[in-house]
Amino acid sequence: MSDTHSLFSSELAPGSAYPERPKLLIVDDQPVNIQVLYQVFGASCEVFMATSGQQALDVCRQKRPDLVLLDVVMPDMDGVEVCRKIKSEPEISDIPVIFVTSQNSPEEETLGLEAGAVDFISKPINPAVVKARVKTHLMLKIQTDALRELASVDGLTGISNRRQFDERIESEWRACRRTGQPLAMIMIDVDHFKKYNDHYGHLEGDTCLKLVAQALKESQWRGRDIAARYGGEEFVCLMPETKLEDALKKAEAIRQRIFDLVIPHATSDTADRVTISVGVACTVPDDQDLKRLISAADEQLYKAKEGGRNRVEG
Ligand code: GH3
Ligand code: MG
Ligand code: MG
Ligand code: MG
Repeated sequence: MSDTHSLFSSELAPGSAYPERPKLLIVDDQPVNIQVLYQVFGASCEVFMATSGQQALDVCRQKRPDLVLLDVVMPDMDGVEVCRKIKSEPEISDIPVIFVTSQNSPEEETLGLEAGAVDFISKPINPAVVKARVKTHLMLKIQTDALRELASVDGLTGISNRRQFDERIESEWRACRRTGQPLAMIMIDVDHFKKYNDHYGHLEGDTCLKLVAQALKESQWRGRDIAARYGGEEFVCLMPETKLEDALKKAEAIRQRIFDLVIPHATSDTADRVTISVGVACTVPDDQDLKRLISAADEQLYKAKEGGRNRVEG
């Protein structure tokens, strides 16, 4: 691949996690300025364009670009304001912003950097300089994304980890509280798993957990749902805007799915195979502590265990 077609051809091996064509948003109220930058990046990036601040925000929300090149002086909403808005929205706040502007006084530059921009480039642009700076910040973005991914995924099973779940339940609690929608939670515990380890060995135990996690991951989830490993042989699922009745159906489908995996368990007191017990809880979040939702799901799980395992309670 020649350098005209990839910004990263010399740095990254083929098959690296980074998309071949990073997504770049160019924002300028004057189309001729967009044109100049397009000529620099059109071949190596998937380029989006916006001619106003509002349009830039919309593209950020919809397309999630990897980087934004942002003009400062624009009629309706200036670039500094756009940058502040990007940085204040959790969903898009990690998109790096570089100002490209003729307002290149130290005061302007400081203002831009304080608004959260990572760099500041003067117009008229020098194509080689802009390309080099964009490349640097895209590389940083790749590395940050990779680290974030690493920090949120469970090492053994590859599904979300406890940290990710804790973050998501916090934000979904707040979101559902704002909208008055119910938030449902499913808590899962593998039955007689100590016996499974004792009989088949710890490595087989690990394989079993991977299979259970895989089945969970492949259950049909909606956009904001999350399934995570809560710890040990326990898993949790969070279902925003879901009623108890629907969460119970989902839980039963998961229980059946694990049963149908037919992972042999010769020493289980419950069945000839690996089974799970499941507790379900649902609430419309209010000003009480979200830990109550977790405790409620936990109580139901305990009931499922007491009731004979391989069952759902809620
Ligand atoms: P119950 O049906 O009441 O849930 O019984 P249990 O044996 O599943 O419950 P208990 O909590 O006594 O045992 C859980 C076991 O899970 C003990 C622990 O060694 C095992 N375990 C926890 N994490 C892992 C892991 O990452 N890999 C393996 N192989 N085993 C694990
Ligand atoms: Mg302008
Ligand atoms: Mg347990
Ligand atoms: Mg268990």
